[in-house]
Amino acid sequence: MRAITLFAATLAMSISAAAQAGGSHGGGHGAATGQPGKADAVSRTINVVMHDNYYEPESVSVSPGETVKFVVENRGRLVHEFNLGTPAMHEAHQKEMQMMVAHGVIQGGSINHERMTMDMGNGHSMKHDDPNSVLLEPGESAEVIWTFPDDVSLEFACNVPGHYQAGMYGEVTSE
Ligand SMILES: [Cu+2]
Repeated sequence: MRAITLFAATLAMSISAAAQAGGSHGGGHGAATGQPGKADAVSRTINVVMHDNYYEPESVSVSPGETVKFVVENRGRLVHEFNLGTPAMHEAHQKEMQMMVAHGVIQGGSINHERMTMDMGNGHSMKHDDPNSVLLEPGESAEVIWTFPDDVSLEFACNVPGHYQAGMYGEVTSE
């Protein structure tokens, strides 16, 4: 009986610890990264070209609070991603991308959109529609509009397995 009570107490503690970690992560995350921007707030357009496996330009500098429209074009022969986030966010996203490859959603130079929207059986799918990123096949282009915070410390990165490790990321810094 005593052991069961102790177990329940430990479980309750670990749940609240997880909830707290989630809460502080959410708050810090918004402050550090910024938010999706509105088209009428865009002050500048930055063209980004994706190659196998690097970006052009290699880094980007923005003003505090600036809203930027990134026009991203994939001129490589592989699927590439443009994703704005912290290194920790990219690391977490790389695990999701590994699943996408394992499930055949990303196959070298193509994206299987049918598999991407398929229900994985737990209500989740492999949809890739976060406002801070685009995932593009060769020849495709897309826009990301983003409002940066005052103090920027971000990376744009490609989290297709192996690409970040090959150097496919760049720094976003404050001007
Ligand atoms: Cu890539």
